[in-house]
Amino acid sequence: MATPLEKWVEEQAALTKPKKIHWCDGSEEEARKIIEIGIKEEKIEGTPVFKELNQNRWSSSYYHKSHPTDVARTEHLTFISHPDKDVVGPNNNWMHPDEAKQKMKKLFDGSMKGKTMYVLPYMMGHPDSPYAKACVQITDISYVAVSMRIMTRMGKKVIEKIGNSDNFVKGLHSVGDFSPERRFIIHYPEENLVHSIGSGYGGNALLGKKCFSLRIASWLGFKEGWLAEHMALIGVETPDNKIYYIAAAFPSACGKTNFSMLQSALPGYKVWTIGDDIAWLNIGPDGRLWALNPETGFFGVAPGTSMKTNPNMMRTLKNKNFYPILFTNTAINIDTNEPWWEGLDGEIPENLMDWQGKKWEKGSSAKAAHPNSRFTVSIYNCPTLSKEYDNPRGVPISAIIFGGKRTKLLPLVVEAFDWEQGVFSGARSGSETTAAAAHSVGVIRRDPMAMLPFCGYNMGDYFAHWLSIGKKLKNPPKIFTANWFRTDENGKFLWPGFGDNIRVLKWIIDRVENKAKAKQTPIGLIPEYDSFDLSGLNFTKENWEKLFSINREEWLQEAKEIEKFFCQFGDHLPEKIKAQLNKLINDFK
Ligand code: GTP
Ligand code: SPV
Ligand code: MN
Repeated sequence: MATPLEKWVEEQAALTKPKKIHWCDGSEEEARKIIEIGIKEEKIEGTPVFKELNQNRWSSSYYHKSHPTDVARTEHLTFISHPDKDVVGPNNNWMHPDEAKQKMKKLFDGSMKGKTMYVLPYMMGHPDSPYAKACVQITDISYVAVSMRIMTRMGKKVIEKIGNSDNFVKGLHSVGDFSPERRFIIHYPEENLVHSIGSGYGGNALLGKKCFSLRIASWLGFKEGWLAEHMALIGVETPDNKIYYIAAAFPSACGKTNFSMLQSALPGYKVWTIGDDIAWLNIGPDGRLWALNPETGFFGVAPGTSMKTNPNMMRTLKNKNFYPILFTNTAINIDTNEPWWEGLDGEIPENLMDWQGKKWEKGSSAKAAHPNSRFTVSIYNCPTLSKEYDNPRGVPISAIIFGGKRTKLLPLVVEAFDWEQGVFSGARSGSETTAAAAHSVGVIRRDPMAMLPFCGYNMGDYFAHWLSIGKKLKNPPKIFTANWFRTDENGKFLWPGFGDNIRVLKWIIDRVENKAKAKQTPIGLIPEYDSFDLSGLNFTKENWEKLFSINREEWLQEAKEIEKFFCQFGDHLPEKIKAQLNKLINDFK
């Protein structure tokens, strides 16, 4: 008798008609073989899926050039499919499941002809964790199969764990013909199912990541009383060897990976890495908020990564612990066969191949690496990995940070008065758009809790859910907002950022311990100049004033934008959030 899993795989094979089916065991030996196939057999428009990089300088590293139209998440082609449009909310594209299934059936019909179907059994979360989920993804490209080995706990054990049950998350993925016209990423939250066709790009194709661990998991969390969030997760060790766990939600390409392995500029402080993109937050048996990272790897932005900005990531990328490491759409140094991107240490190489495979003209204003070029690397390569990373119950959270990219308006750090105002601060957050998704870059859009593209249900209900979690917590974490990106009148960043962000973390911890002074403003509490550690930094009082200035006119304008955004949620918007907005406006008047 076939198990429900075997039956499901058979059905997908009957639809997609692959040449062969390969059940992955997640071993290194297998990954080596699949990469070999990606080098020798599989191609995208004539280019092999993988190219080996300089193994002396970049051990276990391979290059992948995507289809030129397939370099970022495509939010306009991403849907939540639930019978009730109201459940899905105005923050998502909606499609009725009947329509979606019919459409997908046509697109998937024969989509794997002549190809290998890889069956990937994997866990999100530590297998011993009560919060972990067993999942199976099907894909037809080596790049995705190998990426999933890095990003998740993949292996045969998951098949045993699923056994005869139908309780596993299903993901069907095919790159199809890569055409954006036939590209869809569709989530069926009621069925624990994702259909993705036409893209091999991370967030569209690694279905354990944004599709399951955020969009579907956020819906599960809503129903079951927990939160799935777009958050980095760290432990900050203080000079007296206490560790405080902090979760930080910043939108895509706004600094989570950098933050998660920050190298402290303050002596005696150390940051331990737990996660850089996704956190699942649960109310623990002790009534506190506990968090875990369900992933096992980093799918990080390459440009800007260097020994100066993120030395721990450079070390992670040079570490040999876990095979393999992938570079996608970076440039390549033709002479040395090494990956290269804007911002990398050292001189710009003489001979570069750009991300589209063409010779890059030195001095050209075009970027050699795609702005959203990325690396995929195991978290077990990370020299600052927290010893609590594999703890099945997660870590207890002391503070939550909501951030974003705001060149104006928002001070470096603000503490919320309480949980409710903290939730409002997250809900009203806006950020300048980045290259992580296919849309115009640098325009401000509302991105509540950095979850606008990832909340799998009505965001009004999501705000209410956040409020209700606070009610249930015995000792809710303090909530802060942070902004590393404020600029001066010449467009220069006011704050040095990166390793100096530890100064903000120190103030946050001091606030948690009631050790630092703060000043009340209409948007929350900001640090007193003498309560914030600027030692060793050449930072003027004048710059400090600019960094923390709160402009009434700008905020009243902001309030209008927030109101417009909130309006679309109608009855789903909690009264308490409305009241917080009114209070903000009144306090500025
Ligand atoms: P996703 O993987 O898309 O979710 O992005 P992320 O939030 O992990 O962003 P990441 O850490 O990769 O940072 C993206 C960009 O922000 C990079 O170009 C960084 O150099 C830049 N960045 C990160 N931290 C800081 C900072 O403290 N200050 C400044 N000025 N830039 C930063
Ligand atoms: C993001 O865009 O927020 C990412 C990359 O972390 S992706 O996995 O593609 O979503
Ligand atoms: Mn992300």
